[in-house]
Amino acid sequence: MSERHPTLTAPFAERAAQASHPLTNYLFRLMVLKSSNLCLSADVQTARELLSLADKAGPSIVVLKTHYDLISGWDYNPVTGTGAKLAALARKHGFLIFEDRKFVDIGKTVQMQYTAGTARIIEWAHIVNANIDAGKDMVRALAEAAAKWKERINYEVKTSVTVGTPVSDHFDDGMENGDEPGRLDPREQLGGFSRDGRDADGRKGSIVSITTVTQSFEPADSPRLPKTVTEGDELVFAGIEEAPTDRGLLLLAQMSSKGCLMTKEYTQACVEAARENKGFVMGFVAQEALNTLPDDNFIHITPGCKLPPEGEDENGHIEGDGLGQQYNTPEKLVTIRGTDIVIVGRGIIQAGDPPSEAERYRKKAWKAYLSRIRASE
Ligand code: 6AU
Repeated sequence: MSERHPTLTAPFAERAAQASHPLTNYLFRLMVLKSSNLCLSADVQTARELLSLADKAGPSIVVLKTHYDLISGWDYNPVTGTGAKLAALARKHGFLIFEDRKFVDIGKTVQMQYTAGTARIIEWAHIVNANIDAGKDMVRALAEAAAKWKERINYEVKTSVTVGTPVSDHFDDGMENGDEPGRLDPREQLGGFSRDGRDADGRKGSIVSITTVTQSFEPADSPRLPKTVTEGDELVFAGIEEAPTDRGLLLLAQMSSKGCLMTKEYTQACVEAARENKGFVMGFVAQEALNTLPDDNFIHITPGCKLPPEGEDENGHIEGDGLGQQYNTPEKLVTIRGTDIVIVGRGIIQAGDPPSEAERYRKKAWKAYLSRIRASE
């Protein structure tokens, strides 16, 4: 670890000003505004629990981390579903959503996993992460997909539908030429029927007419808001503008688990990949600070964090979970190892009162940050 790197003692406000990535700049400012460097890992079982937890713990956190694939009842509707609802809560409480998808595959596959498929992660997650075992090109692939998406969502899709006389009841299955993964599905504007006349389950409907869909793109003057959000959740957190539409990537450079096979060479390759893709890579999921070059200003976010129960010795050993997870206190991770944000899952979720436990973690992690930057005085 680079003990004396300037980012270890620079206040977050200063690092915001120096951040080259718009989302990193935003995140550092959010941290200062909320006096929080806490990420809640919302590994609960149902979408209902997830939304309720995000709403209740939202005031204490700056990042909400999800594993959408372990949530039952996740509603995939891009406009009214769980992702859209989480995005509304993120705006209301001022936090970013980090989908802990750990992409690891060839570039083309990760592009599709990121932008298309059931979850359309890019639509609702500001941040995702990737393991670069497959090589650095997949980072560029994700960056390109994010850039394309950003270009497209800055234009609102205007769809017009014309209904004419049927000429045939046979239409091709599958995607038409020019369809892009992640593009808004015209089915959503057609009352559940796609342009090939099938309903959402793929059943053929009785065709009574031909439907022509034309799409044009018009500039949208503000980031897209979901059309249907719970009353009260349309609020926007005060004191800061809405998050930029940029998307960001964290490279999984080191893991918290016992016997982790990631080598020093692998971690160093992550640092190099980050430097090569500064417009998209915000920083690292790591166990220590990895900034070494004078102008490195990557953000570090660290899992494997737990506090002993209230009143117990804070410097004592914290047991792992028996399944490989290892824990350290916020103080050790932030003050000694130099991380910026701690990720806490079960430490908060399994507490009797998760929102007040989130507050306890927020205070401890923020205190650890303050003592780290004061160490230079
Ligand atoms: O606090 P916990 O142990 O309940 O949860 C930790 C969370 C889980 C893990 O999937 C994730 O952090 N995680 C990660 C991430 C964020 O990528 C990396 C790692 O090295 N260790 C780890 O626990 O959701």
